Amino acid sequence: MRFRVAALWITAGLVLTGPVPPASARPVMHTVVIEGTSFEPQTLTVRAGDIVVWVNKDPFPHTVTAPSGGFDSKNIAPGKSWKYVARKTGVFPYICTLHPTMKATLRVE
Ligand SMILES: [Cu+2]
Repeated sequence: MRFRVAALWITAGLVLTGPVPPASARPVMHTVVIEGTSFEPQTLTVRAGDIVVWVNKDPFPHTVTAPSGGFDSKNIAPGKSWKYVARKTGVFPYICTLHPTMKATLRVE
């Protein structure tokens, strides 16, 4: 009787949790390198839910600021990085507020 109850629980657990989602549905991590006062790549396309990390390789701070995208890293110190989970879809131009000629685009599909 006890075994039967345990088996039922295991079966119920498998049904409730369902299959593991395919790899393509899992968040992917993307990296944008900030170096020589520019963003590389200049245009990055990701899927909603993906993670984008900006790495500042310059010896001075930068920001990643997109008013239309609703994200702003504030100052990223030299050698530091900033991580953003791209949940909102759309095309978001961004700049560095410290060097407004630094422009790039994040596209979230
Ligand atoms: Cu900058």
